[in-house]
Amino acid sequence: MGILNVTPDSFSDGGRYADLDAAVAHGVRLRAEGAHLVDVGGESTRPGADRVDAATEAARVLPVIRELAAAGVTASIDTTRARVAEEALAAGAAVVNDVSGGLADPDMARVVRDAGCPWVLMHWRGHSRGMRELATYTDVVVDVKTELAQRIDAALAAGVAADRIVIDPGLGFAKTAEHNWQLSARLPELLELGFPLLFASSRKSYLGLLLADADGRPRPTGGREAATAATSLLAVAAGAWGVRVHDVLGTVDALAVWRASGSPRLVAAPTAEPGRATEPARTTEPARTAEPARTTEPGRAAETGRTTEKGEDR
Ligand code: PMM
Repeated sequence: MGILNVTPDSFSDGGRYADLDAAVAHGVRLRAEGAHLVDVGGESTRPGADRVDAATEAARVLPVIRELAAAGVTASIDTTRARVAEEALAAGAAVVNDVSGGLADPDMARVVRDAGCPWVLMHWRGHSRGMRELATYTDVVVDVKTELAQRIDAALAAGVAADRIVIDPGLGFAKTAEHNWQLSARLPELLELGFPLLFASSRKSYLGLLLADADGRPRPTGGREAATAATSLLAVAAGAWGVRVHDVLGTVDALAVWRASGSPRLVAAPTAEPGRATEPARTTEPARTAEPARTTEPGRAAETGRTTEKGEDR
């Protein structure tokens, strides 16, 4: 999943794709580099970010999704609002990526159920403003697993089909760096829920802290691509179904190395029939996705990982 934020203030790419043509061109490039999905977001979720209203969010994302669909690029809509999701699906989006896991808008389950589209349920405890105070856990993996199970149950109770559900641990959302590392190391426990898992570490602040300079200054977002590819690769090797990244080419290359190496998955990823318990088998199968296949081969027209710092990152 390639990231396309059409926001002025996202932590690493805010302001770069505010213009429609630039946004669409970037989405097409992400697809050409190997993204199966281009994730279009119109509201920044970085810690402390102010909310935008639904009309502003919709005005940012809808034209981009429409143009991407016309160009044959499969898009997901990154929103917590049912109304924005519904309009995005009508404009051609194929997947709803909801960082609130259905908690922010009680109408989201209906929209997803009626559309019959995949729904990414991310672990979430509250909107960006104030989420740092919510980062308290007894055991972060056990607690995230329990809370994700509640979101899954709510989705199923609302009539969403089990094979439409994807889970996501929500790195950086009410999580400290240590929480992120624990979740990353113990993905198999989350996979026991029996659903495909999306892993989204790209450029997040725990990587900046890991790579801090001698004076303790976090590595800026533009210097976190190798760490993103490494964490994404480890996640796929551990059984993740998908990874959400800014630099698609770097991650695609890392995954190509992993595939060529013949290294087995540590845990068989739930894919075809999510909702069933995962067999703890070892397999050399690379990730199969439930998404429509991409229509062009990955290209090499990579843009550099140049980014701008936009306020606090995740
Ligand atoms: N993180 C961000 C935005 N959307 N969606 C999912 N499913 N999981 C995430 O962890 C996630 C997300 C924030 O990062 P960005 O500002 O780089 O998009």
